[in-house]
Amino acid sequence: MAGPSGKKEKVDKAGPSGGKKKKDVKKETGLGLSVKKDENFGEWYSEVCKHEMIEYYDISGCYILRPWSMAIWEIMQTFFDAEIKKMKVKNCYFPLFVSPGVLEKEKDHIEGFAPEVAWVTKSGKSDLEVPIAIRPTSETVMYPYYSKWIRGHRDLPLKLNQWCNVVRWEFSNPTPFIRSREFLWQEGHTAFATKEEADKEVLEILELYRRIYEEYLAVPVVKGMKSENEKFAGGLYTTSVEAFIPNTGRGVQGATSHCLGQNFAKMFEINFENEKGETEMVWQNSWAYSTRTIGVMIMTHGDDKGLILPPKVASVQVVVIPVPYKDANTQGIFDACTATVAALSEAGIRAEEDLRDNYSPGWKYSNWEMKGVPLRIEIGPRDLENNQVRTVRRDNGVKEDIPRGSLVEHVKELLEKIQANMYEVAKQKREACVEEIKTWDEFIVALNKKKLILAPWCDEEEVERDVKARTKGETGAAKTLCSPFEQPELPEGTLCFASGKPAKKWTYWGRSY
Ligand code: 87F
Repeated sequence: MAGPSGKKEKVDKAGPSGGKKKKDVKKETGLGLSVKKDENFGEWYSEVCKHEMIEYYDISGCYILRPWSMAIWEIMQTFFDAEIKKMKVKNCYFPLFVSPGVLEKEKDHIEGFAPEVAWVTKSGKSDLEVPIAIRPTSETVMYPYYSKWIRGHRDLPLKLNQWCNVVRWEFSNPTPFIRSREFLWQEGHTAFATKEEADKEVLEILELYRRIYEEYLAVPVVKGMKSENEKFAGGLYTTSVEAFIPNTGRGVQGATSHCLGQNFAKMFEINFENEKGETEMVWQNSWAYSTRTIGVMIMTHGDDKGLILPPKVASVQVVVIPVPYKDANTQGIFDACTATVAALSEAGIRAEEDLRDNYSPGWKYSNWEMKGVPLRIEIGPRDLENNQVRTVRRDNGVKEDIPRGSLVEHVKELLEKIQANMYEVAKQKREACVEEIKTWDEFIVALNKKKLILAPWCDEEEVERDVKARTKGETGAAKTLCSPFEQPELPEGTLCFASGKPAKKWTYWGRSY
């Protein structure tokens, strides 16, 4: 196959996922992914995930997170955990199991979710006296204890978070990271004396979610308010960050930050005595982001060569590959690779060398490209001679020869440029999909063109239900994604695209994950 430099490389017939001795290395054409992102997105996504992010499991909808993806989760976790600690949120851990009685208590809002709750009914061969539910979320697990722990205004605010797994037995088609039956998330649950404090926190958390997507995953998102139909039914209002996948024309809810109001306080009797000695109900929030973030990142950035990881979340930011020729000073090249990794690591850059002698350089290039490492450094005889290294960017393929003297500064700068460029490219692609419409006919045309639709809306639940009904099809119905906090001007007299009534706001619509 033609290597990145255009030269013919010797490669392993089995491709990067195989693994053969050098002597077996043969010319090969079908290295890498078997489908293109634009041709079969679903298959493309699944293949990309399988390149070390995910392993499929023998229970449908469950996936193994391999170190390559788990490291991304951990990097985001480190950021978010430190940020919420600055906000005085404390971590805790509640049990995985929920007693049926407590789950029942929340009947009203759980009703719609009930089919997704998984139950343990046996221990060994005998039936349990009382079946036990597995948490799909932890309101019912935690709030009885909030009721116990909160007595007076001095116990407030109570701000807890837990990093855990949850189980939702979904029946619609599972997708790695995006929709799985078990997933990892953090769930924050906070209680305040006043609504003002709760309102403020909702937005502070939402801003952290925006930063995870935009600063870490280089994925542009829209911050906004969920409609009455799409909000968390148990709460007062739901805010979210929404991403968009141009290839499928689908929106994807990136994370949610809810103000629960006093609904749960009423149900679980979470009261406090205020300064005047009167009993009041607390105001609550809950907020979560999950491993879905990783799926959105993969879908946004990946290309026909595989994954592209943003430097800020890549567990390996730079891979250093020796390119020895027949009569070259192989040991000298290897030593230069090791020294390069040492210098980069010393400077806090996550760098690794690939000195395996049973793979050709070309095979290694493709393999690390498939895994999405943001920057590759090649060191060959000429580089050694000139005291330089060659850098190759994963995001745009640009190559540069840089003097070893300024290696660290150069690489740091390159990683920043890659991060920024990935975000810009993703943002441009998303912007190209946004379509402002005014009428139902325009709406349908835009929907069929897989657009992210911005439409003037009357904000009535009935109308959203009607739009869903009128757009129902094999690929799912259109619904609201969110009403962006940043609203374009809505001229007086603008009418709702669906009902013809006066429009109240601009709202994003589309099919979604
Ligand atoms: C599935 C089964 C049972 C979502 C479910 O978003 C219950 C539920 O309550 C359920 N799927 N939800 C809503 C979760 C709301 C809320 N929980 C805390 C969050 C953030 C974290």
